[in-house]
Amino acid sequence: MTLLAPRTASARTRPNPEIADWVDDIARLTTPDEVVWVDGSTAEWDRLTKEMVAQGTLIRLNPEWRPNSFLARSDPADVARVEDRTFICSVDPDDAGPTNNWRAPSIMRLELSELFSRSMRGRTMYVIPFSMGPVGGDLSQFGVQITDSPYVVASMALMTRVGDDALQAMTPGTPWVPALHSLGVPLIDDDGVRHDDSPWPHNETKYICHFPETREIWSFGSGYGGNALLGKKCFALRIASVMARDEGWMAEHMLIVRVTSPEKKVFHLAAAFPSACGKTNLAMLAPTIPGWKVETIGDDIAWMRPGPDGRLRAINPERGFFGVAPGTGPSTNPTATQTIWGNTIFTNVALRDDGDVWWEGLTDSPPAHATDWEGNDWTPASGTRAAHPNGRFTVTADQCPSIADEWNSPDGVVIDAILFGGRRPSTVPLVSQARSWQQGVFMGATMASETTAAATGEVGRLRHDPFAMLPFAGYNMADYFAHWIAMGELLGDKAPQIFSVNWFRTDADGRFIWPGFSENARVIEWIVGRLEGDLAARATPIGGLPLAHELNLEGLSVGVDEIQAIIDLDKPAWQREAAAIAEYFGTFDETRFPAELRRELDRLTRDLGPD
Ligand code: SAT
Ligand code: MN
Repeated sequence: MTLLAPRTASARTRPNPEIADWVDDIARLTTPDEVVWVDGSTAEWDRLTKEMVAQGTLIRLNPEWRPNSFLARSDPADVARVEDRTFICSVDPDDAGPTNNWRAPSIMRLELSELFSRSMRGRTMYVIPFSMGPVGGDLSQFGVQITDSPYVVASMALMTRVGDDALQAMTPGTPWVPALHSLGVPLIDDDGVRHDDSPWPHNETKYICHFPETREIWSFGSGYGGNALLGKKCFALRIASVMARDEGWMAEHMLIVRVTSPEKKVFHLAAAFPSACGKTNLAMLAPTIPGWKVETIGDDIAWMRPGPDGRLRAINPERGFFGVAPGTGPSTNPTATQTIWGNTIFTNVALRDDGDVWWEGLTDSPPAHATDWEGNDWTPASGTRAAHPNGRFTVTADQCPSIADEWNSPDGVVIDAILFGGRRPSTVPLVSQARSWQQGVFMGATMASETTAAATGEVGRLRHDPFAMLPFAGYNMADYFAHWIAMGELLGDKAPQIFSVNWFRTDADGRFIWPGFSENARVIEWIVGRLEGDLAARATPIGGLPLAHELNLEGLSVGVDEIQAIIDLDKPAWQREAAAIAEYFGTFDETRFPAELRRELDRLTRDLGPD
């Protein structure tokens, strides 16, 4: 029997007994040296970052260039989400469905309890009370993360609303999600011998586990963002999608923007793209076309619920951005480059000799010399990447110059349109509008995208990624499709319009045809024109397509022929696509799969006609 670890409670608020009991239980299980309650204060940030610099986990950047900012170099074996180690532990395996890894909860619990047993020996156990969404808001939710990683504490403090406000609001009976994380590297071994720590401890064995029935998260062995910042993908998508299914709302992998037209009309768009496909860029878009304004509300996750007026309202449950650094620069995302002026944690990017950070795409010309993300000498002649392709910046949303005032509103914003997009070199046109909610759900369900460095594994392989939720839906994907259909029925004629977009069409030489980035404002202009009923669309089997002359192409260097090719229906390609979709739909349990989607496929096949 181990004694309860001594507690240095920095929290001003006494936790409610349920939370206190859980924390005691976990302390008994993991046997840390001490337990620290996180308050999210500046003093705490200063103390933690100082300790991490001393430990070698963080490098303080030159304050002249990047005040109060740090570089972390992860272990090269811990740089991305580990989808093959991510489990949905529902009682019934069918509730996890064909797209998730499943383990029986009782067996998984046993295995995890063994792994977590004494896993924090010699370390500090941090308790992070947090709120996803503004504290106390109707669309918000609470969680408590336990972790032995100070990097996770500092990152959570940027990414979520942590500390006493959240703790105080979690009165007895208030639902909260317990989220347990350990690096799995105790500093004291079984013989009682204390070992040195490493800059980025992690365990070869990794488990990212979700218990949907009890709404719990257990994450072991990784310090990387998507595996370890449990408010993000684990809670705000996997667990929240289950809550949303049960409670009639939606937890989606979507950015949210506020668009103001030259006529000063305001629209809110939510858009789903897979990881590392430009959500942050679209969320911070600086339009090239005059008179348009785009403001940021969120860049990764949207929680949406019908409001009192029956319209869909959305909040960004996060408080910061965990953005992909490589490819982010003044020409692609000037807003992001301004956002990260300071108070930022960078992970797995290069260190310049002057103590600032660098990555491919930050500047046109690379520094003559730098230290790469693994800590090696690097020059442009090295022939290697200076930054890891999944190198990240972590920063609070309020530093973003394009942040909308409404981003912090507990009531959220009314969503006028939903966009679905992926990396598709062919087939999927630049933009199309669903004729109905059902066709829109079909567009979401049939999304596919080339894989990126955001997850471990092969990059550039086309895979189905429905709603950009393949790695994030916490339950059976067929049920998730059915939930989308049901939400459409609930919203009725108040439902947002749905569009499919694709910025990634390539020519015969593999070059992108559409310039993308800021020029995507032109597509937004067309979408708003459709919402307003100002612009026409050609009705086709794959939705309403723009007329070339109604797309604002002024000042674009792309030829009209090339544009025509990416806004048209490519019939042979779609005939192949429809066949592939039929095969894909066949992978789902027929009894769970919504009939509406089969009808959409039948209709598409029929409307495309014979070869
Ligand atoms: O690593 S995260 O899951 O947080 C980011 C992403 O892959 O979308
Ligand atoms: Mn994401």
